[in-house]
Amino acid sequence: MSRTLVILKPDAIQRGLAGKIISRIEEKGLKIVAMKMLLLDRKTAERLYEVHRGKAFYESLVNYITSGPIVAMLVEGREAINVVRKLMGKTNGAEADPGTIRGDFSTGIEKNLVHGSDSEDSFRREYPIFFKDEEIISYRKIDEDWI
Ligand code: IDP
Ligand code: MG
Repeated sequence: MSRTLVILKPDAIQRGLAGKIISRIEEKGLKIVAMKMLLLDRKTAERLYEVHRGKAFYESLVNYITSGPIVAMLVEGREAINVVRKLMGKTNGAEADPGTIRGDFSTGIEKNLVHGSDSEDSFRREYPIFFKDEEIISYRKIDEDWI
């Protein structure tokens, strides 16, 4: 089992798509082991996106991610990082395949609804920005034997 960080970005909340996106994660057979809604301050947003500092879209990206409430989740399952990246689709919603979250609900390259860690290293760096280890809930789901 592995874990990944998923963020429902401000456009997902504003457009009322949180439930649909969470459903896709649940329906795939992944397990949510931590979840919270929050407003990111600038400093925290800069920490999340530090790998993009210096890029042309960096300022705009920080403004976007701090523009409204977000939902952060830790998601657990087999190959959780890769599976969530596949569920999300390509960064640019206009190019993302239909059937993916971005492909179905976004045409934006910036406002693309969802974040998912892109590697184990990224996950280890990103998740403590949002969660303490004590906030991760270990529990058994009744469908686990079937997934
Ligand atoms: P990812 O979210 O698919 O991993 P990254 O390249 O890590 O994509 O970029 C982080 C976020 O920055 C994207 O999800 C998107 O919101 C934004 N972004 C990426 N590339 C561009 C761009 O060319 N213009 C504007 N925003 C961008
Ligand atoms: Mg990324």
